[in-house]
Amino acid sequence: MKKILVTGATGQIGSELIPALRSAYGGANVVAAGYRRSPDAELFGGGPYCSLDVRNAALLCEIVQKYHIDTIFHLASLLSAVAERNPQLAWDINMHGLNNILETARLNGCAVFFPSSIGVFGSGTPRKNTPQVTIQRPDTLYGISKLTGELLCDYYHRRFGVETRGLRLPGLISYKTPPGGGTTDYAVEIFFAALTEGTYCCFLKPDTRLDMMYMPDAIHAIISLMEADGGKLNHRNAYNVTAMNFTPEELAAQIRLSIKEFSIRYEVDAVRQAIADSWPQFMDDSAARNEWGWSPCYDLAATASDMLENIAVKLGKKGDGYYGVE
Ligand code: AKB
Repeated sequence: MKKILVTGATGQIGSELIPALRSAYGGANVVAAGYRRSPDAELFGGGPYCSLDVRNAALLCEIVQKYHIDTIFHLASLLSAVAERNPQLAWDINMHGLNNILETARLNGCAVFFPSSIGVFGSGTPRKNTPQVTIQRPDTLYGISKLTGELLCDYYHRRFGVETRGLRLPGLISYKTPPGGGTTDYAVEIFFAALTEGTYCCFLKPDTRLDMMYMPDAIHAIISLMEADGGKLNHRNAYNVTAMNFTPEELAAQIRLSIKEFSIRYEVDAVRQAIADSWPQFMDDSAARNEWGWSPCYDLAATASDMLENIAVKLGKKGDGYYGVE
């Protein structure tokens, strides 16, 4: 990787992946391309930035050629809950966007990173210790677009030799940029609510167990996979990866260790609950561990205290170890 393009730059993953890539490969070598949100000063000032709707194949190709791009991290996509509200738009952005990226990569000799999701599994899949290779009949448009994406990436690798790689990411927890309309978003919102209101109204049932990961682990996983020796990758486009799994009531109990008066109540959103109920409770990620050395650093306790610390600082409240749990 020498010249990198990141689409979806202003989203939850992009806003943290870009600074990490810029510090590893140099600011000038990482082009950030966003569309729906405006870039912050760090994204805008730390290296090249351009506005790109990934459905615009001509502009995408122009950017790739102008900056001599050799690796594309394609993060632009609609998440599960938003996609269920507008399936046609989700198909348009998720599928036509990926198709443009793969064609541009094929014509210009680029490698591609594609973030798949736990959403590729459906209600017919084993939900506990979900295998790397198993039944995939997703119930949502988001899942269908991610599963089609996995297959399209496999096809471009097999048929045209494009260096495609990808991860099935679980819910991602972070404080820098909010997620944009996913089913796992409660696991981010709850921290902000705990520090601002002292209480949170959760849209999933208390015992809904899902796979999760803290953003520093996700950034590490993405870069490690792209740097891994290709000869060792048997499941190159769709590695199960996870760091922890918990339910809303377990997360609330963890937060209560730092903020004793924190309370949670539940107003279940039927659409997001149905999505969550069709996803794995916890996946088997041994293929990622064995093939390219995946190993997360943050468990629930470490994630919760780091989130509370950093959000407290962001909100101008007491940080400095105040929310850490002994
Ligand atoms: C979502 O909830 O839609 C995403 C995901 C798990 O893919 N966070």
